[in-house]
Amino acid sequence: QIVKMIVKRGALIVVEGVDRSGKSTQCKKLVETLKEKGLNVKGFNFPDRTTAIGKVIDEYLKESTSLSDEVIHLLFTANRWEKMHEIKKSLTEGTTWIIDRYTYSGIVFSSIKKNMSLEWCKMPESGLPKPDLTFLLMVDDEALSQRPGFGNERYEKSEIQKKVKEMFSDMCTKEDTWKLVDANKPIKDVHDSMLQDILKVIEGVKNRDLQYF
Ligand code: T5A
Ligand code: NA
Repeated sequence: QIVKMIVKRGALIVVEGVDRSGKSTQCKKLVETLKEKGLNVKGFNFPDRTTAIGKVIDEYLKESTSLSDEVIHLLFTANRWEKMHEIKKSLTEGTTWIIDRYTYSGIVFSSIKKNMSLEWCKMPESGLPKPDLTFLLMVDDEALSQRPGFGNERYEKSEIQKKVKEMFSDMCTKEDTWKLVDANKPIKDVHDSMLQDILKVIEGVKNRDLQYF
């Protein structure tokens, strides 16, 4: 008789923050370091602009297409759902995922718009796996203005970024699986502190079931 081996699941780690707070930089480094340590890990970034839905999102962000607030919200969510079966399977098989933006970006960027309620924005996210740990990368406005890469995509405007920052901060104080990160520090210092937290979480969730929104 074949005895099914009990595979310990991987952790779902999410990195959120305002534009240019260093999310992609940190995600990339974290995946590299965890791989060097011999752990099973994958990195991913939402929105995934490579899919059919992602291409529409890309056009919307570049302002070459306009869509209603409801429609773009549902497309961002659909862009997560189209990847979700793969991520869920892989997590249960023991791979840790480090994800650059997730549901929270979806909810925040949509619900700060006029006539878009928080409740409505949360609805289509229901059923997606809940992160075991969400980092919020925070950078002072002064330091942020020194960083390159503030482009001309739809949401890269200071009044939008200000609202985003406030709402993320609020979420961070309310949720106990969130961790505030001082991302003003040098890249390596930020990396080291995030790494320690992730290693603890990977160990802690091994025998715990995945949770869902
Ligand atoms: N969106 C997204 C929604 O509306 N709904 C959704 O559901 C989702 C998922 C695109 C937009 O889509 C919106 C939110 C966004 O507006 P994106 O493609 O993830 O989302 O955004 P990007 O433009 O790719 O990423 P960001 O601009 O947010 O930048 P990052 O990833 O935070 O920053 P990063 O790592 O690229 O670094 C920026 C610069 O700072 C330097 C880096 O070298 C780089 O030059 N830097 C540092 N400098 C000094 N000290 C440090 N510690 C530094 N860390 C990085
Ligand atoms: Na990014």
